[in-house]
Amino acid sequence: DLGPSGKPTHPLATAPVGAPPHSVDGFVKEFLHELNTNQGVPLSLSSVNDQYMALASTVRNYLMARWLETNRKVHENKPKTIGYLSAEYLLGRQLGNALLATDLSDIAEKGLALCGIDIATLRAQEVEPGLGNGGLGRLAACFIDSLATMDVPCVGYGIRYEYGIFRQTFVDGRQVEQPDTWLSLGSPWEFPHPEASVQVDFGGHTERYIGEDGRERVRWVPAWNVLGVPYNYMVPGYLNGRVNTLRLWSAQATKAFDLQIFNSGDYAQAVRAQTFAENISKVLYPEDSTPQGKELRLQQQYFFVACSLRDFIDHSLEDGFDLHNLPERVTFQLNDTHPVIAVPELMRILIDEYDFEWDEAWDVTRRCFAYTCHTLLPEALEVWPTDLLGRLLPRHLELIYQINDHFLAEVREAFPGDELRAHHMSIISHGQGVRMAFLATVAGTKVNGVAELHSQLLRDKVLPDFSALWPEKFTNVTNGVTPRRFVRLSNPKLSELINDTIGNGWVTDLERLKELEPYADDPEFRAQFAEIKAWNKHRIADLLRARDGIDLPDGHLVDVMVKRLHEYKRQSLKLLHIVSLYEQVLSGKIAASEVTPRTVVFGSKAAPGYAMAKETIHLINKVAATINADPILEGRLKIAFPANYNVTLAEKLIPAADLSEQISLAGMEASGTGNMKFALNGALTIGTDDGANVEIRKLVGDKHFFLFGMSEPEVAELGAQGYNPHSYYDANPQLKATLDLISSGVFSNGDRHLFDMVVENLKNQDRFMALADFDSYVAAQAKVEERYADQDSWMRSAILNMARTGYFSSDRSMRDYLQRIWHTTPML
Ligand code: OAK
Repeated sequence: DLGPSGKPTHPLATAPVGAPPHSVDGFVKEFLHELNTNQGVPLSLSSVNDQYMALASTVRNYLMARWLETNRKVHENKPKTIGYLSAEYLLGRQLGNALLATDLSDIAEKGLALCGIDIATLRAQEVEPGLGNGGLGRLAACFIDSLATMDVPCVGYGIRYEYGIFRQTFVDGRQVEQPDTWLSLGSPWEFPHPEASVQVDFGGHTERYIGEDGRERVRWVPAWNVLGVPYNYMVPGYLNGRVNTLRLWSAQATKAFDLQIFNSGDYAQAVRAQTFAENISKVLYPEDSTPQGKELRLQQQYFFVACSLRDFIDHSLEDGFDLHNLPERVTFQLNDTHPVIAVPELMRILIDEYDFEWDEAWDVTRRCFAYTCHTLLPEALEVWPTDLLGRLLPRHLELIYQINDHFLAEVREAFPGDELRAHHMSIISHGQGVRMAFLATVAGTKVNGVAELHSQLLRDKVLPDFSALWPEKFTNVTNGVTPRRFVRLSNPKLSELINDTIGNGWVTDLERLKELEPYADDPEFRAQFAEIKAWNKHRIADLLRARDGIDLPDGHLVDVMVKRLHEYKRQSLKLLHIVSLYEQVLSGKIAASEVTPRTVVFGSKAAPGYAMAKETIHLINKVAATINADPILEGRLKIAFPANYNVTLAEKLIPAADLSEQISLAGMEASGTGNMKFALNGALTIGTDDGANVEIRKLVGDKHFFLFGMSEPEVAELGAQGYNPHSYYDANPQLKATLDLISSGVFSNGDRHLFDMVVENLKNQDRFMALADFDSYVAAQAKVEERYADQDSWMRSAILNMARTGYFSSDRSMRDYLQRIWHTTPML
């Protein structure tokens, strides 16, 4: 029941919705109106939060006409839509991006100044929606930005977590987590639509019955249900008039749910039931790449996927639409395995609700899904215990068994007599776990990895039997990042320099940065570039002083390692390099004056249950405190570890970096996307041949990249031989001295065992072979120092890094998805 019940006769009722005038006066008028009518305060009595809320509503109003027009066009033209299914969206602040997309940044600044308000204060008031853990969630945010900018119809579907990624604090160097209360001061960017809520069922059992047509049918009799309330967010394209939608679902109790209990007379129990339902979207699980297999997490996954499919089928398709044609109208892109339960859900809808035969339903389902894998770590591959899945979603488990039966029949036909292979490929592992990556691979039209090396390893090592069966199913799409947020917004001075040099077309056509290559040899350009780098360093220094009380020295090489804390990413290797420098100065092997003045910046959250990661954070903080306080390295080495690294901090930190640390063990980092942001902002990378580093190095050239460490085949070979970290410790005196210094107690008030967990692990396990790569890493760092001494040549390399990495725009990633996976063209 959309639209008015009668025919509108007022001329305004049928006119297109307009936007406020694009002028300072128009803006001020709108702003004051919002302040008065939405916040209910006059300017003279308004708080900073009132002003921020009014500013957000004002910008929203400018976007509104475009949003309505986009939706009208979609309604009219019925184009194929991308349904991006992701449990995480790490969006970052909205205000700056919305101002940029509407070309209102200058107008807003001037208008607010005329009201006596500094726009910077209002920008700082925004709490970013941190609805993701790291790479996977941030990638989703970049992708929906690119699709909007490229005029591609897309709905992003996800979960509106009431608490996003935890706020990290340090207490005596240890990580302590605080809840992320991002909604507490209001959330001006969202539009709740409780009237469009969707019911989601759980539990119960299934029944067989004979339908009217005499066929045996199955009915799911669920035990309980919740409501999914959609909250819409605008996803504005850059200056193109398109505004797509991000639809995040929030869980609420259904009336029926508590009525049942109310009727039993237990009021307290009924209120608890409410809480039980709302728990589903309460909090983002803070594990990055290490699922804990909790029942609530499966509830979250099914919850958002069921809401999203129902929403698309019921609200995006016209009445009477024949679902046999669904693949012409949508591809659901599965962002890793978290949304894979959508596959049996669509089968259930088609078979149980729309009377499809199995083959018909499977044919449609297969063509509606595509799967992106984001990892190589075996522990990151989700396997749901069948008993848990069967208890929560009995009908879905039946369907998964049936999908598996059909699939294994196909395997046996392709490889007759090869029972072992069928066993290896079974979606059900040893009769007790559902391998979600296998289910996604069986169901997806396409399966892609996120960088060339990753896609190759995915084919050869993770899913070899599947790629033998269906070679054409596998493809690669190398990740990318949005140049709007990660260059244009985050590095305004550099953007201006680029605009002045080659015009502003690069913002939507990032390969045009290539035109800057000749300027690497232009002394004038180099000087301007160096000045901007210095300005960005001052900007982050100011921020860290205010935010964390950290003082950054002037004129240092800024060496940055920001990413989730994970053993495979090897923050510990970076730490060993720092401690090694310190040890050499302490023991007089080198003079402090020989150390290149350097500030190392860490930014990293550890999953709260990941003990080794938390210990590593503790150790980094203790090493930092000791070295920073020791006059011996005064002015030479400084370690900064601001707490609570997030998108907002990244935007200020990355443009200030000289050196980007991308030092995972080769074959472990699927792609990385931070690596791309640094290169685009003119940092040089020190890195292994891993993930997208491989492609970055190829594009920028060996002279402008510090490669070190074993290659993936070398890692595999060493692993096969049997890796013994202790032999490296025994054979390398500098490595030994470094680890021994940690065990000496200098970083722990004399306590020799405080960091045993980290040190003993490195010496005896070292699953990610940090000790094997130590020598080569230290040697590469020495090269960094040598190259940095020649500032002119360093700036040349930095410029070439920027000029040659336009390939890593997420616009290009989206073009690749469109061509290789979605087979659709942008709607004009
Ligand atoms: C998170 C949970 C499960 C599986 C993977 C992840 C994840 O964040 N993976 C990361 O995805 C990024 C985007 O593709 C990649 O750049 C990172 O290398 C990868 O670790």
